[in-house]
Amino acid sequence: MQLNQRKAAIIGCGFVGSATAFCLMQSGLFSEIVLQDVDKDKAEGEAMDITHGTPFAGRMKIYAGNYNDMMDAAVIIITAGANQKEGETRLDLVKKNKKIFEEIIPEISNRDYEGILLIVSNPVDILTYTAIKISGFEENRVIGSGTVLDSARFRYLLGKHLDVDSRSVQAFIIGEHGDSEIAAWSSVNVSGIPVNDFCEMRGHYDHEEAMKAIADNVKESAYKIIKRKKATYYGIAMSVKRICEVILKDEKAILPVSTMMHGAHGIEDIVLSMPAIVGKNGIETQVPIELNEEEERKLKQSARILKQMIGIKKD
Ligand code: 6V0
Repeated sequence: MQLNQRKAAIIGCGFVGSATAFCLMQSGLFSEIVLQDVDKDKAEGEAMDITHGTPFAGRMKIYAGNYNDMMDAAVIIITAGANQKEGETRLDLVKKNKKIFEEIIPEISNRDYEGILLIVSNPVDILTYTAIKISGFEENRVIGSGTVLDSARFRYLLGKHLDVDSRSVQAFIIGEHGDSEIAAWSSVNVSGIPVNDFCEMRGHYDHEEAMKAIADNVKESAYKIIKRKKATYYGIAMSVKRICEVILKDEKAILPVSTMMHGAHGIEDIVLSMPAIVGKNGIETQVPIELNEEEERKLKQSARILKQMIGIKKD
């Protein structure tokens, strides 16, 4: 089926799915968005509510639909599934959400969908792996949002610390989107200037303490937000919008998305986040990132944790 490059579908219209739809509606990237949820009323209600904003944003169709309605969408975004509750880790969600993916993915692959699957539900690395395996799709077109959000949090906090626009900060969180994620400090720079030099330029000299505080803050962000408002959704919605933009405009921008590993850093048959070039066909290639010994050790540890989680069986 011919894909419509101006069409997206969102499966799961909870906090994340609806915030994403709202964000995409305002982005001007799409002229048609299909919303789907097991709770059909929820999908319909969100479609109605968001549509009422279009007179301020531009003409487009947003409607509740089914799997058949999605097959010509350039991107299908999956946000269906339970979210993290207070005290739960993302990996606690593995059993519940793997089961949901075993229902959703065949609905898409059995219809020979040819576009890009963007996985957002958590644990995103494991569910992206599950989606690749169940669908049998080429790996480049099954993308996990990975640590795009974590890296945005990292850049935001660095920008704040250094009093500089976070868009000038190059910084990646890699590995699992979760507790074992790694702040890749070795490659952090501000407009090409190594981060420690930039810190000193801005009057900060206690690098160790600041680095620990910032990396901990990134890692704890989701927990802190969930404690206060039960769920996180605006930051991830903006992250999904950025990934869609990079795909639709064939930007070939470098994003830390979840992709299948094939031996880089001695890691294979696991999905985790590494910087990768993303364009109209999804993931073009991973790009090497400079890691010191400790970062390398932590990355391997993160892969081991994910591998153990993949082995978890359903009840
Ligand atoms: P939510 O508000 O509970 O919404 C989930 C929605 O999924 C509900 O509306 C359900 O009805 C629907 N749903 C469940 N099963 C199905 C199914 N089989 N088909 C279609 N719809 C279904 O959760 P919320 O929106 O807060 O979170 C959704 C997922 O996103 C969770 O797994 C979160 O952990 C994850 N997040 C991922 C982030 C990331 O960075 N990747 C960030 C935030 C949340």
